[in-house]
Amino acid sequence: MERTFIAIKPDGVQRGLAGEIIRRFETKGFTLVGLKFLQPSRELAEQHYAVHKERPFFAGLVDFITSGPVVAMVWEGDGVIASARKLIGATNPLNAEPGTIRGDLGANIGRNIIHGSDAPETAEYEIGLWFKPEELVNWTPTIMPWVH
Ligand code: 3AN
Repeated sequence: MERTFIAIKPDGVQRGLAGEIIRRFETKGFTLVGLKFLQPSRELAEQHYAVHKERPFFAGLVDFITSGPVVAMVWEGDGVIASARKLIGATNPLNAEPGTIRGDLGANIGRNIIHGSDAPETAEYEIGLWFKPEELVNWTPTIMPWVH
């Protein structure tokens, strides 16, 4: 079963959107297997965004993600990595389709509310970065036969 890393960024938390965002993943039929609330350290943020190290917006990105608490999550389900990206919508909320999280709730690329892993390799890297193995819960909701 596939797993992906999802983080509600400081803007999403400050705006009180955490419940709405979690609801969208739950009602889609994905399973929450990891959840924590933390203000990321600079070191964690730099490791998380390591692929963007050379980009001009890197320092601002690290400043922003460390500026307040974040809801870090691991969601599980068939095809969850690509599907979560669809639920999230385009990187720039101004281009994101209505119906997506960024399309419905965001208005600025530097304040795009949520992060989701973009591929199996990044999902594995990010889950390992934010969670210890024992912090992830292996379980199957009893409603699963009604979802799949
Ligand atoms: P996504 O979050 O959709 O995977 P990435 O991985 O291309 O997008 O970019 C990582 C993060 O960097 C984005 N979530 C966004 O916050 C920020 N970002 C990307 N492009 C820009 C940009 N041109 N200006 C400011 N921030 C950016």
